[in-house]
Amino acid sequence: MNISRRNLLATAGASAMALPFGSALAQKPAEFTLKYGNNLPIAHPMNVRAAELAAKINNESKGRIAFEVYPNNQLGNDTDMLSQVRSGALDYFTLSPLILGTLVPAAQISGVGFAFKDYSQVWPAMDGELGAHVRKQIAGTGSLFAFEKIWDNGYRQITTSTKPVVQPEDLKGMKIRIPPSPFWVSMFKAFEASPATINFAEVYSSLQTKVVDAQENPLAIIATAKLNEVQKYCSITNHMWDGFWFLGNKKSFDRLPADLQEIVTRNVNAAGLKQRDDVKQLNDNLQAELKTKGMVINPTNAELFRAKLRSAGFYADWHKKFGDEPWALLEKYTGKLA
Ligand code: X2X
Repeated sequence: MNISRRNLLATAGASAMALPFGSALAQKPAEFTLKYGNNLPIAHPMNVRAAELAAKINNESKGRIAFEVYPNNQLGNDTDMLSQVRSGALDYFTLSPLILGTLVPAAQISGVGFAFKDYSQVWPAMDGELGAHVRKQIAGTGSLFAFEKIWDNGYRQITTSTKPVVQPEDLKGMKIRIPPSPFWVSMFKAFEASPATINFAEVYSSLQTKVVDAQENPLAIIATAKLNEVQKYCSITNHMWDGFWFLGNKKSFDRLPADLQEIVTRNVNAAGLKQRDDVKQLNDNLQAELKTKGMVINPTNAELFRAKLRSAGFYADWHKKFGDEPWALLEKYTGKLA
């Protein structure tokens, strides 16, 4: 039965506990059932490309693999899924390098505030020596690995329900949600905000019930998670580039014969490159749509925020934490940071 991607997404989108993508395509019992979980809404490009990825892997493996996608925190929140992929209960999981930092501190280096000027610096770094350095640290855990092509999240912007953020002082004392990561805590403490670490699964309700007044995310996530329904202001800070390492459980991957490993690897990386284009396209074009949905959007002067981080010792602290060599690797692509 050939379920088109659109029908599959429509079906999945219609029910809260949607069937995993891909499983419906299997014609006979698969030799390997591989489960991939993520934390993003079904409408996000990550899940559009994940549905394609599942179909390609299932078809190219001639049904020997049933690659199943569990979107939108169906299997639990980021903290849950990270422990699942480490134990092997989950085979694949896409996770921000900064949340991965709770397990692999070195992975946070790609999130240094205002480091990458634009994508002409991001991809040479992440597809080059900096990405290779981080993937080596991830492999060092012994339980995980990351595919070569990191998927994109985009440049992060600040939204609030109370006021626009025009300059760093506007963040003073602001109750802002950030993902569970020591790096994010450090950045928003440097801005003298009052950061609260909350998993993405609970962000919408935390904003709706005013547990927090603000959050920060790329526009593609603000739109697909409908955060504009509970946030009035969106300040274009571009304070951090963020991505999603496509993580795999090493034991699970090693169980696959070489030909199936090749099919999974080639298709995950190819899907990641397409997802990058989708995310950039969305992030570049969503301001107008969010304005029509009632958001008040303001530009900001990045230099003011960068200067605040510098004066708070943020760059010096993280240079010390990451070490001279990794920091030099980062600056090879970004230029001098502090
Ligand atoms: O938790 C977030 O804010 C999100 C969805 O951007 C990440 O996964 C880092």
